[in-house]
Amino acid sequence: MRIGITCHATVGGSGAIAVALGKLLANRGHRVHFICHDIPFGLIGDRHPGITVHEVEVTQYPPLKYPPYGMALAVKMAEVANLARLELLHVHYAIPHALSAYLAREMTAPERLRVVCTLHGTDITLVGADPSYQPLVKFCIEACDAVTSVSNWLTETVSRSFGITRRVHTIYNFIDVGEFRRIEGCASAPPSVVHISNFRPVKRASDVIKVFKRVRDKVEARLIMVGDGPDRPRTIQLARELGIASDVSFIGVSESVVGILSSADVFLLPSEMESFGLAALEAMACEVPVVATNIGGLNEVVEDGECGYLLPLGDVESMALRTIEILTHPQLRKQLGEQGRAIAVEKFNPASALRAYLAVYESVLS
Ligand code: GMT
Repeated sequence: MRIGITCHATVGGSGAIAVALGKLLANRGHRVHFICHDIPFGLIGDRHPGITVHEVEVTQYPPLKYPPYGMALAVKMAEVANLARLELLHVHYAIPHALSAYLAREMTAPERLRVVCTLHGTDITLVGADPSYQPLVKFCIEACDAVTSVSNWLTETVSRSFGITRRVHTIYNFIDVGEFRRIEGCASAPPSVVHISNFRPVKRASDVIKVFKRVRDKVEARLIMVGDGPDRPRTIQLARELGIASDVSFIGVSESVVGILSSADVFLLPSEMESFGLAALEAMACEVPVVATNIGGLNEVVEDGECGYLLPLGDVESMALRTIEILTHPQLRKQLGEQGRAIAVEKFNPASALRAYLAVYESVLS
């Protein structure tokens, strides 16, 4: 097949999944064209056979207050579709990609370019729910040839909150357990707690600090905060105010999360919302027990009591108690970690996801 893929090129789960899927497709002999505003994070410095990247150029003219990226993307999609004779466009994250793909499909008619859209989370629950976008996101979802979502929870949410009756296929995110595996000999002393996110308000990074403060009051430990985003400065400030700054490292965006996770004893994810929680799955694959919020798609990824613990939103006290329990019981850490990896291997393997995506592609092309 000749497939165009569009995603947000920045660090983040939706881009990571788009790139991982693109590589799986290319390895199977399909021709993959990424059409994005920048080279996607996972493809920087990596010339992968079968994958071509097309960067969208957005020109800014003085009368335009906002650069019309969605229009430039639609034009590039149509151009690549014509040149590379694309059969389908698979867009990850509905905004603005589903609209651009819809326009590209119209522009390339009577060629039959198909559009598949994967919903990732905040494109439905937060940004997509905003009245400024919601009616158009709904229109685009209904106009796609096929729609997938990354968890049953998100599938149900989009149907209920957008009043959509069309079929939405749940295809779980997946993990390369060859790449994401615990590297032996990285254990840290004192034990370490890790959080990885884009530090948006929805991640509640300040809850990580509040949990760690309670943990640090009882046991010796370190906290590693990985990633960057709008809430990072005030999270750093909170660590100072609570007097734990010397035990917390803010290391920014990292390309070596496997190394960091390999030395971790607990992964904290106290988010307000996660449609899936790819970061939690990465931790599980690296045998790190997860302490997270009992919300959204996290219930489908983190099996409570098996590979970590799910607790009510904002319950930093219980999250701290569970973290302390794991840090002070090495055998429990090991058991939860091993069970987490087993779940990652069985339930979230790339081969099943690829099969499911190919079945969706074939259904829209037939
Ligand atoms: O929506 C975001 O904040 C970013 C987005 C992304 O691009 O990483 O995250 C969403 O998609 C991920 C990949 O499918 C999921 O693992 C995340 O749970 C989801 N984020 C939210 O639902 C908040």
